[in-house]
Amino acid sequence: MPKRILVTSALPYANGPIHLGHLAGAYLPADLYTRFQRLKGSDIIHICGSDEHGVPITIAAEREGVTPQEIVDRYHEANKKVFERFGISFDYYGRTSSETHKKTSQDFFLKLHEQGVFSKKSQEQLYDEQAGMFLPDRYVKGTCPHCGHPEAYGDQCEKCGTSLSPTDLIDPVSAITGNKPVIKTTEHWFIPLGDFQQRLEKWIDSKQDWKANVLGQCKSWLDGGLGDRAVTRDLTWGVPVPLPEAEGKVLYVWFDAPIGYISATKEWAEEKGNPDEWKTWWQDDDTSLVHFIGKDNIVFHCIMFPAMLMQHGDFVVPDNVPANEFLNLEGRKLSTSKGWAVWLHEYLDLFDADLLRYVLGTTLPETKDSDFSWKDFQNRINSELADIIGNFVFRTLSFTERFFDGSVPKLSNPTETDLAALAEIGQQKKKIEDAYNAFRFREAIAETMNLARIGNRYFTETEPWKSRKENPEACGNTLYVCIQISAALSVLFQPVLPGKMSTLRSQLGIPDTLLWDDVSNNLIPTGQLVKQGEILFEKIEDETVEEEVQKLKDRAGSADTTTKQYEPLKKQTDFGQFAGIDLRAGIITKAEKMKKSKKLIKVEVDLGFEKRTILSGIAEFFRAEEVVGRSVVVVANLAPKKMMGIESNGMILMGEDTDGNLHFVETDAEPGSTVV
Ligand code: B3M
Ligand code: ZN
Repeated sequence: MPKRILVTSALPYANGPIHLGHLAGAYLPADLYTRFQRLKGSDIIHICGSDEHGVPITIAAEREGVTPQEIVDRYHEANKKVFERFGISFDYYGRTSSETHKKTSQDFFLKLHEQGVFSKKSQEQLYDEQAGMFLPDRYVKGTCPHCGHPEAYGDQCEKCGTSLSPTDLIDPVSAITGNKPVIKTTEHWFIPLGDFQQRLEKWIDSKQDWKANVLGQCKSWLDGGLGDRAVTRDLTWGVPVPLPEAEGKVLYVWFDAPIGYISATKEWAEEKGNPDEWKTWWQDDDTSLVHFIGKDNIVFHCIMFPAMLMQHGDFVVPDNVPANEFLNLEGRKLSTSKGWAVWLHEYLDLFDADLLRYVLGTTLPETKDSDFSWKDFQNRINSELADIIGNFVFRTLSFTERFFDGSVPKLSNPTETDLAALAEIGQQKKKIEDAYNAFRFREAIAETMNLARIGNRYFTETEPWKSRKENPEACGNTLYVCIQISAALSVLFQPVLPGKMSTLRSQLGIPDTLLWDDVSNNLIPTGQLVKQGEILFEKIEDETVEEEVQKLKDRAGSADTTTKQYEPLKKQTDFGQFAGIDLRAGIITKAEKMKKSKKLIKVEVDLGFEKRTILSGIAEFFRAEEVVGRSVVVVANLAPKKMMGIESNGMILMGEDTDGNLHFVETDAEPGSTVV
């Protein structure tokens, strides 16, 4: 057993509100684990905060036409508050724009710099001359070389999923000005991850208890061979690189963000009035550092940050990284831009936090992607929370109140059945504990509910409503046992249902300070008074969840039309620039689908004075046969581009409607005519 456990959960970007996907990936599992460990009496803290740097922030700012500072101020506060309402019990929720963080991450960089770790290299990067800035990958748009999708980003095509680098794009434009970027040389600092390959391999090999999905990703990164990774960026938003020759450069957000865990711990210690205490948590080998994250963050937490920590030398490295897979919503991939998401603040305006903690907890994407649906939400609340544990404690308490004046009966001459039911407390407790320790939270929750199920079944089997008259001693025994099980549940279910179990404990007259190991089969003494109190879990009606599904569909529907209907106008251009584009009428004379591409058709276009071969990304909308003979407009003086081994000489103009379908732009003019 480590002396202390330092839990972190991924710092969410402060660029939008928290949704169910966030919770299922990192925050709920981290909170379940932390609450369990606190009950076990472990020395544990849970550190998190807002990630306020990086392109995701500046993109959000641009989209809304406000400053990055406004974005992070707004979402930092909102997210901090909503986590609190959901019962995520962080010990500290910091932000990476703080002074402490700036200093901590700059010092970290400088130490590595002084150790001579970084290599400084020139790099060719796309530059927007009008905006006067180097373009981050996300700020470059163009046609995907793989599928022909005209709106691919410099780091990824969202249509076919291929990851790209900006120079792969066909006809790249700057997302800021719409101009064609130029290639310009810039200098950056790189961490040579290749130098850490062996140490990382050895380290990962020693982590046989890590989750298979995490080990799998680590192995595949390592097998692919690690290369140099730039740790600086040409941006104005971020932590400035602390070197005189690095004017205008900031630390790469994935360099500074994980250091945020350290800065936040420092601030926590400071706030506690014990400023040096952070060192115990980060520098004493007896700390078990556990990162809760989603699967898209694995490489940063298992390769890059550990390499940084190993090199720095003053800090512990992660002990475990129990990353989760993704949560889908109603069978579809969650997408905030498409409106296909359930926002936590909206949920909390309608329902109790504990209900979602339970349902999400039973559905966590621990080993593979999982799905949240409102129907399942309703089922689990009605048939598990209400029908099993809710019903069990309600009948136990109301029976005791009515027939024993609320006083816990004594156990006398118990039967085998009574003793077996009592013994289940210890057995279930052990199973639940083992599951929590192994980061198997779904199992922990299922086994906790099983204890309630056992209690409920026992109550039914022993028929206290009959024994009450025929054999009052047996009736008393039933209630004694059921009260002990209820008391055990009020502690064992506390990590999942903190609010409801606190209510239950007050009904049982036991303090909130009970710990895990106080749980036994005689937690409440004979004679203690209990009271029935409020019903813990009300059932959810069909209409209620149907409304939620409808809300989701409406929002996704309207997001589709609002985002697609009106593309923002490009920047004004002058006639000279327009006149430089040579548009010609043509007729498609041949067409053939490209075998290896989903989107491309190879066409031959007769321009009157010559025939051209053009690759056109229209295969999803037209069959090759049906486009032969179509009149088209061709950008005839476009520089040739090679795609899939074929040179494409020009571009066919297409109109794109609000549903994303393509239509030909036609003219009656004979082939070769200019289009002006
Ligand atoms: N902000 C990415 C994310 O929210 C990033 C995590 C940082 S953890 C140090 O998925
Ligand atoms: Zn693509």
